[in-house]
Amino acid sequence: MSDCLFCKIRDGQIPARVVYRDEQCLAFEDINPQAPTHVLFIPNKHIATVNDITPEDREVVGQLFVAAAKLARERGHADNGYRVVMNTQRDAGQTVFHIHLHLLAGRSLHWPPG
Ligand code: D5M
Repeated sequence: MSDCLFCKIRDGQIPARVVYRDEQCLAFEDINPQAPTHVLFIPNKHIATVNDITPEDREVVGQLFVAAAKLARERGHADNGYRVVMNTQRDAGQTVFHIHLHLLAGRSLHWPPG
């Protein structure tokens, strides 16, 4: 777990542009933004992939969505819309193995994604 990049961001060992924090989760600007708003919401608890989410994690995983929707509203994206997505394992392009909900907004997003 000590090798986890997002645990290090959570612990303040690696800098990030934090935009939201509560008892269960943390949100920061993606370092390589793919849209005008591109924020990552992570649980404070280290969970490697969606495969590793357990029933006990229901509340914290739900909180990622609550926090993402709140920020989307605050940034004025609620009406035009936005995407929340969690990539899982290789074929989906997961590169950091601490689950993170991407919030993408501020431009028209294509579907299906690549
Ligand atoms: O998404 C992993 C995301 O994490 C990707 O969009 C880049 C972002 N990233 C990587 N390193 C950092 C740091 N240091 N700060 C902020 N954002 C970062 P995935 O779904 O795993 O492909």
